[in-house]
Formats: sequence, C-alpha cells, structure tokens
Amino acid sequence: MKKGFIFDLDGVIVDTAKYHYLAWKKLANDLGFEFTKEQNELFKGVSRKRCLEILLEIGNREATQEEFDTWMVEKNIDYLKYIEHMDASEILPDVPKVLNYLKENNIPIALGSASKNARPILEKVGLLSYFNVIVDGNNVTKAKPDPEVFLIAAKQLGVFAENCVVFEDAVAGIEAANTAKMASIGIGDASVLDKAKHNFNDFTEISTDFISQLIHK
Ligand code: B16
Ligand code: MG
Repeated sequence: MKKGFIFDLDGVIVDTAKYHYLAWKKLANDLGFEFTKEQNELFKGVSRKRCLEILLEIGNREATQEEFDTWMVEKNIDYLKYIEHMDASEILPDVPKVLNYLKENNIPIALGSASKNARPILEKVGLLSYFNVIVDGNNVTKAKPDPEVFLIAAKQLGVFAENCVVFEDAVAGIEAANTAKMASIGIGDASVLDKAKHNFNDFTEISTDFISQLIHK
C-alpha cells in the first residue's frame, strides 16, 4: 500500500512564528496598539488575511478595503526581510532525520502549508529538494480546518487520503487532517493538540522505528 507523508511548515519544519510575530507587532504598533506573544498564538496556521482581520479586532480598528490590502502587503514586506536571513540552522531539531529516513525508503513527501512564502523558506533552509509536492497558500481556496490543502497534496502525491500521514502544530491543521481521514501527528503541546492521533513535543521524540511502523501499517 503506497503511503505519503505531509508536513506543515511553520511550527513543524521551522519556527517562522517568531518572524510573523515581529512583523504583525510592527504593524500593530504603527497603527497605535500593542500586540502580544500570547495573542500571536491565535495566528498559528491561520491565513494572512484572517490574521489581519483578527489583528484589527484586537486593536478595535476599522479598515477600508484599500487600507486592508495595503497593510497585508506592508506586513509581508516586513516579514520577507526576516526570512531573507534564514538558513539551515533554523530547521527544527531532527526534522532532517525523518525526511532522510522517508527518502531512503522512497516514500513521497509533500508540504501542506497556509503560507504563501513556503517555497522560498524551504529553499533558504536547504530542504526544497526533499519535497515531491508543495501545496501552500497560493494553491488553496479554503483555509485549514478545511482539508483542501491536504487533499490536494494527497492527490498530487498519487496516494489515497487514508494512506497519508500529516505532521501539524496547529489545532486547525489537526482538524483538517482528521477530516481528510489522514493519520494526524500533533507536534507541540498534547493538551492543546488533543484531537491528534499521535502526539510528540518535537521530532527528537519521533524514532525511525515509529516512522517505519507508520509506513508499514
Ligand atoms: P504567509 P503554516 C502559517 O504557516 C503560519 O502559521 C501563519 O501564522 C501564517 O499567517 C500563515 O502561514 C500564512 O503565512 O503570510 O507567509 O502567507 O503553519 O500553515 O505552515
Ligand atoms: Mg503550522
């Protein structure tokens, strides 16, 4: 039975949340209000457009369509300045261990991310060549928890959805994987990601034996 493995980007492969935070905080401050790290938690796995809507709710700010569009662009320009400097040192611990194991076993690998900047980030950290398929914010019409991103990835991998495994750090992403009937693996706080089929704090806790079991299940 052919298996496929799908990885989320932010919070699974790299920690770009810290850069998203700095860029959103700058925009909030420019608009005259504060934006905290705790509030940034609400943005994980959420599309850029929805993040700005939430930010404006936090700041109790109205926006014309033109302002909204301008602020989306400004935030992204600022964010791009941060990711410009990313390199392999930003890959989260033991992610290459799992990617290499999958490659050695000829298992196809996909990215399933909400980010429209996924490709340049993978390129900068040197992981682009591992991915047979990349589905990101440029390819989807419905954001997680809708399963669209993972279903497109499965289709492009040529693997049945029920034979896919998804690594995710966001509640909405776990929900999307579960709805797609994929095996969801929560990376992060198990009490938050309590709907995941399996939970790990990070990839250092995931053994190649466990990956092997998933492949041969
Ligand atoms: P961009 P993921 C998500 O990445 C981030 O977690 C989320 O905070 C961000 O708003 C979203 O990508 C869109 O990113 O502004 O680069 O298009 O976790 O789905 O890989
Ligand atoms: Mg994520």
